Amino acid sequence: MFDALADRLEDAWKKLRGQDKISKANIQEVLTEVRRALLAADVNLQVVKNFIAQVEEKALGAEVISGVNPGQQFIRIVYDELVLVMGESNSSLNQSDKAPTVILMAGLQGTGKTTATAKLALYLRKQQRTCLMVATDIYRPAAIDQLITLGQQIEVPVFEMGTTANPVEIARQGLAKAIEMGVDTVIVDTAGRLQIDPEMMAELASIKKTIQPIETLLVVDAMTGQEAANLTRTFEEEIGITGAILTKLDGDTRGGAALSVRQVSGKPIKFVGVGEKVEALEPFYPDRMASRILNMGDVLTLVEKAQEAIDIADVEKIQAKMMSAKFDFTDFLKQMKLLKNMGSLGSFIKMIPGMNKLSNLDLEKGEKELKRTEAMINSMTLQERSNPDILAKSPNRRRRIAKGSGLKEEDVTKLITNFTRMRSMMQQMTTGGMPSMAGGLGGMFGGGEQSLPRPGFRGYSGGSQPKKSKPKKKKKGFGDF
Ligand SMILES: Nc1nc2c(ncn2[C@@H]2O[C@H](COP(=O)(O)OP(=O)(O)O)[C@@H](O)[C@H]2O)c(=O)[nH]1
Ligand SMILES: [Mg+2]
Repeated sequence: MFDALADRLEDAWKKLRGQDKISKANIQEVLTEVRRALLAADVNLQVVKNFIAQVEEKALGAEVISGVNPGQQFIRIVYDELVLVMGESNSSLNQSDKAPTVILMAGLQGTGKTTATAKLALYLRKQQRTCLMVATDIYRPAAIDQLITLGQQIEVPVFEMGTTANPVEIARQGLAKAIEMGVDTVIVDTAGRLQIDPEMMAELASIKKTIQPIETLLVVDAMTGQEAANLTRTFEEEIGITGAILTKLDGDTRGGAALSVRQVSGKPIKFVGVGEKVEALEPFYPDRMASRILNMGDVLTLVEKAQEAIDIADVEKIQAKMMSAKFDFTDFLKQMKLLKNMGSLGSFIKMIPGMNKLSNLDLEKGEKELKRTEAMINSMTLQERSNPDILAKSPNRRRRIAKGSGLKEEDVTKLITNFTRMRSMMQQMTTGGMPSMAGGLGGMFGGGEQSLPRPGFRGYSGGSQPKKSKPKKKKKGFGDF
């Protein structure tokens, strides 16, 4: 997914590389490329226009950071804007104070409403929530059976009244049933048409009015492309939606819809469908989507992004120190801060080829670990920071630090053990280039043998461009990045 868009954007900013200033003149060509890339990816024209205008404004207003070339800065600006357009952060499902939480599914026929209804029910069930699914699609007899079958598969009850009842009535009674059963969530699946038609909209509006959902989720097929914008606008204006589910992102789809939905409706994409199976539902994360769009699983980009955020002098000093026996906790803290400047640990690690398979849970653990480590180092005295050995020798000091950081003594002991091991490992690496930030931290948290690959920070002082290596793995599925 998004491969074409990513490639075109990459071509676009290559043109900026090597120029020493972002100016109105030299940015036009690259903006045209970005515009072309987005249009080719089926992003709605108006959405593209707004996007380009924002990027241009930000690019021209950007201060040129010394040591960072305009191309790199431009990437950052495009990335930030993509994240912004797609909603910045993950938006979770609304939940009513008083059960049941009512969720209404809306969308055209074949977009994946019924499938998404079951996916969502399963997703909630896994969070120990109880659901009832309501089948109101009386127009396609198979639609009710489809939901019943899915319900059996995921062990979630389905409320239906056959194909002769009125959909609004089914919804009303379905909600009553949910209250009677005491489930905490009721998800109402509805009928769609091939195209927006007034009758369908009226029925949907009437169901909505009857059941007063806290969530009205528009199910959008990611392959809809350009049309996604109009579709979203119509549903937003006529029904009023609270969010969207973007389905079929596992297919060979373009990225357009993801960008369009939020911009047009102002409502977030909450989930993505990544397959036909009931498990194939994932929360939507704009930053991950943006990284994926920009094809950041690329060594070169990794190096560039690192360069962009790091004060070169700092890096050289720390790296020199890492090679000596003097690397201490003060340096380590600094190293962590530099890493933080580069964005979240998650997005950083995922840029390393082969590392994009790490689960979000792994990454969250890593980030949490970093925070704990920082807390412990902050509780050390300057003397202790510069001389970790005295900590190794004194249980009293370790206890004090544990107390100060709100952690256990064994956590402190582990930190010191790992740190000492990492330091000695670094000293052994006297050949083969500098250990990288990631390598250092990998050694720190991974216990050595699982340490992260070291891309190496070439080209900082010599000005030689790192050789471009482009692992063109075909990455399928939203879950892969
Ligand atoms: N590959 C893929 N297929 C999906 C996804 N969601 C739904 N489908 C398929 O799309 C078709 C239509 O889905 P359905 O839920 O019946 O759509 P509805 O008419 O909106 O209720 C079915 O064949 C589903 O298996 C998805 O995320 N990925
Ligand atoms: Mg259906």
